[in-house]
Amino acid sequence: MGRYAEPEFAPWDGRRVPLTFLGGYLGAGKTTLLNRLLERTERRIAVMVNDVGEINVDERLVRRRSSNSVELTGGCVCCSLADGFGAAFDALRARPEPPDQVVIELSGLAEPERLRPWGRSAGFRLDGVIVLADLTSIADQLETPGLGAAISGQLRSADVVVATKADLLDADAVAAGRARITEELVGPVPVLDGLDPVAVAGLLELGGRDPRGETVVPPGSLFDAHSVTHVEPGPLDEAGVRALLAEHGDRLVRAKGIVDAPDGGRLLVQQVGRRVEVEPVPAAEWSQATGLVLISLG
Ligand SMILES: Nc1nc2c(ncn2[C@@H]2O[C@H](COP(=O)(O)OP(=O)(O)O)[C@@H](O)[C@H]2O)c(=O)[nH]1
Ligand SMILES: [Mg+2]
Ligand SMILES: [Zn+2]
Repeated sequence: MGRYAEPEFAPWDGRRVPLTFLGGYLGAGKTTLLNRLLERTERRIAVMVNDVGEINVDERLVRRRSSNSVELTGGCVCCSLADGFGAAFDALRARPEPPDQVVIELSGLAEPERLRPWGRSAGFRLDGVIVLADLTSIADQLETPGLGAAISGQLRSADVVVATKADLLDADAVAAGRARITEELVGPVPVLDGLDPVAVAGLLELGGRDPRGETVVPPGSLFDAHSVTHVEPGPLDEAGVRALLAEHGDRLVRAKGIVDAPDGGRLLVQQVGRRVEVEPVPAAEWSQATGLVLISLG
């Protein structure tokens, strides 16, 4: 927590603003869920988005839905960017009017348990730690050496787990993925279906359930197990994007960004594990390519 750990003092404008952490490994679906939450609420939500790459693609994807977003870029808020996180809290508190709620999308490498103490910082109360798990890959991730223990730690830090991408699997595979998640959890933590609008609608009002009491801040490891690079290729079509990603081999676990297309358009690139999505986006909305953030294991 460094020098931003602070004792409680007067609540912000007479209230304590609920704080929600959205965690889960790279590509689990955090930004997608966040956008869905923002679409469905009338509340004034301040959003912080932490991206370990030096460009913050997610913050831009979120900014389209919320005028109230702060980007935290180039590190992970639970370790390498802890000071920047403290400064972002200070900036929020300096606003004349508090938002109704603050939602923070953590980097995929953050270990939410390390961030729980922020829920007790001045002016806030922890509403909940939501951790997403990608049903298509959680079982493999939990088996991956150097990764499994940290992914398990992310799941165990959850007040609520949201299982994502059930639409890509048949019913048996969904059940198997959910069983694998439950096996990892300690105690009766709900596992919600990310595609169920009713379940998702309740996620911003968990009500500060924190059954564990005192937080033990565990040592970090997930951030150090990954390397992050940023490439700015020239114009590429979809095949070119796929070839570039393939060159980086099996250790590439996540890639995202906007590249120029040869026809003057822009392409949004999303890779999670072996799944690659390349989709044209309006050049008017994305006036400049961002290049690609590439995150590799090891
Ligand atoms: N089919 C499917 N794709 C999803 C779902 N949730 C997220 N994705 C896709 O997974 C990729 C990563 O999602 P994103 O929200 O950026 O994950 P983050 O890295 O955790 O923020 C994107 O291409 C999303 O469109 C889902 O429920 N179903
Ligand atoms: Mg994201
Ligand atoms: Zn971290």
